[in-house]
Amino acid sequence: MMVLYSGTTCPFSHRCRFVLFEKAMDFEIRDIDLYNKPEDIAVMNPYGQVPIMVERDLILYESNIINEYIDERFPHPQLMPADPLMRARTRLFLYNFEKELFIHVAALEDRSARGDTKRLDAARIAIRDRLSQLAPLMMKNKYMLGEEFSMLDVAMAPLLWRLDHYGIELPKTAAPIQKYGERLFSRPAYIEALTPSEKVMRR
Ligand SMILES: N[C@@H](CCC(=O)N[C@@H](CS)C(=O)NCC(=O)O)C(=O)O
Repeated sequence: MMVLYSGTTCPFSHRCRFVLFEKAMDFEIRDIDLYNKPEDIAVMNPYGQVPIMVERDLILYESNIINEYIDERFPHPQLMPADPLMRARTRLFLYNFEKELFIHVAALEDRSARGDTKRLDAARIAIRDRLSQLAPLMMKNKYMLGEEFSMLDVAMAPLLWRLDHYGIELPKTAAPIQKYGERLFSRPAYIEALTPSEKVMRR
């Protein structure tokens, strides 16, 4: 059976939990206390981070890599586009999001940066601006790729859920992003994947 080592407030673990619940499959989620990490986390992931997925002798880390594996192993519903060209474009988008957006999410989650107001505020502003730039796209699209829910939406949902929690306020012009978020949050798998600590992040 697939086991996911997951942080109860970690947005990257949240992505993997979301995908697990989208698929009809057996899995186990093990909550990891990041303030008191078990030693085997560093053995399984040299970067000492969650999420980590273990299935028999396969150990994976990095949320997007884990999610692509789950998607290929349990293809229904398929979250990466079937067409190779769209698949490649989706991977490129995921990469760009990591470089331009989630690098700042990682800064907000970095416990060693707590108290570094300058760095945290810079991260908040970068996230606000990058998300605002996506607003025109979401004015015409139901999901990131158009009509179909995909891995890009999975990657984005945990961040949109945490905006209040992170102290990020989007401008009024970014209303299509908020609406898009509500669309994602209403998915049954999304609701099932939330931990008790995540449920209280948003009113
Ligand atoms: N790029 C990684 C980021 C994972 C990450 O940043 N995880 C954080 C928690 S949200 C972590 O495990 N930090 C280790 C620690 O706090 O000791 C991914 O997508 O999986």
